[in-house]
Amino acid sequence: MPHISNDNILNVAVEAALAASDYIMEALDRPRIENHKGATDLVTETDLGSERIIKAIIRSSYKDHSILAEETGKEVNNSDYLWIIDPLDGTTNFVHGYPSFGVSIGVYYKNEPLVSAVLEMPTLRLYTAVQGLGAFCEGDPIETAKTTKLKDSLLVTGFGYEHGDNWNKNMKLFKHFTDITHGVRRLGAAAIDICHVACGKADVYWEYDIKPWDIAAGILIAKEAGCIVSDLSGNDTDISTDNLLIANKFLHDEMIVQIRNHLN
Ligand code: LIP
Repeated sequence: MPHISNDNILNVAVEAALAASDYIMEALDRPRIENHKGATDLVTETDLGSERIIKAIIRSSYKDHSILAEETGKEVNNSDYLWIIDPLDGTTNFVHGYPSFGVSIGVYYKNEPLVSAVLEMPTLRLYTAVQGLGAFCEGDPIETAKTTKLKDSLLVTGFGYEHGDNWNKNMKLFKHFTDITHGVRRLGAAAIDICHVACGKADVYWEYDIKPWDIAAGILIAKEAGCIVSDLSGNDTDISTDNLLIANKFLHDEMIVQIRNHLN
């Protein structure tokens, strides 16, 4: 049993997400200068500044916890607690001012998701979850949609920065699922996409080549909202995976069958 109250941890995660979002929203009105981590993998001063703010707030309460953050990497301490941070998920959207980006903070205890906070911007909607206590948006309980047939569903996916085999596979799946559903959205911020499935705005999220900081917080929010979380072959998974499927219990198995049949 964790020796620190989950409420305390949630309060610190929310405080950090809110402080970072104030900084990011201020930066939205300033010129957004991007640098490149790869051909299309962008990073801005705002990503770095947001990460500094989040880590400082965590450290002011938990000096000995471990942290894995997108921009500054891993700080390993002798702790059962690991904070996994995406300081600005959807950086490309932010650079262009496209309205889908956010802050994602997931806290793991002994490698199990314990507490999550995702702050969607520019709407400033806060998604939270605590293991075993449900998922919430702006403090109201959320649950995934009850869509039972793919033909009636709306899906969301993403594409990594490497245009390799998985990218080509996902282009095939994008076309296939566009043909057999109400449509597929590619919005560019995994943490936000997953929260949209958790609250029923979309029915399924899947992606290849995803990073732990993109999904760490979303996985718990989705599970507590009643979603099934697996890899794209249907196996139980965790943040070490690089491919993820999140769907409600009616559509999950059908997605696995469609993916398998369409890629083989
Ligand atoms: C983004 C993910 C998105 C993925 C992008 C990118 P970033 O994260 O949230 O799902 O499709 O390629 O990885 O880089 O904006 O934090």
